[in-house]
Amino acid sequence: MTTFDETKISEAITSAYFKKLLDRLVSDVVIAGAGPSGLTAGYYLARKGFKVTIIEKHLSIGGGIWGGGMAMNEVAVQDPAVPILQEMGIRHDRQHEGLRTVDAVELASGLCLKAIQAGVVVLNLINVEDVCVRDGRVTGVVANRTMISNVLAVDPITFTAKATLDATGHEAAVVATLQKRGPTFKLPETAAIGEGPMDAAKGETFVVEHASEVFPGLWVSGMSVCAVYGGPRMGPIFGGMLLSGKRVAELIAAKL
Ligand code: 48F
Repeated sequence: MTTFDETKISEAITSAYFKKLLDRLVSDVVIAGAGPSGLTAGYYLARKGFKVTIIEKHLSIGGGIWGGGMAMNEVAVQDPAVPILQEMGIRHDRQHEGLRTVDAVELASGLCLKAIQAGVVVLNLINVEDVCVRDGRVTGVVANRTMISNVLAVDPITFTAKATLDATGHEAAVVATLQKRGPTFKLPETAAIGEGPMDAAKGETFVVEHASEVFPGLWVSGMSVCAVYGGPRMGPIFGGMLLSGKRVAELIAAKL
């Protein structure tokens, strides 16, 4: 068995990471949040040849997928989203008319693997704190290591991009940074009013139909759509998240 000097192990990790980080300071698309909508958007954009970087504040990738419904790790996916699962080789079981179930672990890991294999780079443990705005347009995000973000007085770094996607889920954390600045940054009138009560079928359609550019250079997908436009919540059904990610990828690609 070959022996390794511990310094060489550390050197290998730091040099590989900083090479990756340096390369990702400028992207075509930067996505905040590696949940189902962000990973799906990243996959389709990378497949089209765009340089896509996903920034995730947590250690794990997959957002709300892992716990399924009530911590039972199966999620529901409706028929219109099945072609996405098939394209990614993610298995599913037919349950009721129009409704499948997917093992939550297979969905989270499958989306992650397919996005990365398509060319997406995921940087985890980085919290998006703010946006960059130049000439009235969002030109990227301001971010800090999760471990120090909001804990120590350490300045952040920036990741610039032609398009920024807020896929941070219920918080719509990126849009919220603009909203708190007041009317200077004009957002849709309902912005950041928070999502409405449960209506699964309506909510699933809503996140696809309202996936959009909310401010020049800034798009929303998934539950961020509900937070921004006040759409209904929908619980552990994920087809809308996948379709919303795919839809926003088409919109961004058409604009770039
Ligand atoms: O919450 P999340 O899974 O968002 P989504 O893609 O999907 C929503 C569903 O999971 C579920 C649902 C389905 O019916 O209702 O909630 O819209 O994933 C959002 C990801 O963004 C990360 C967060 O850790 C999660 O992995 N995130 C949130 N805020 C930040 C962030 C931030 N400020 N910086 C970086 N990542």
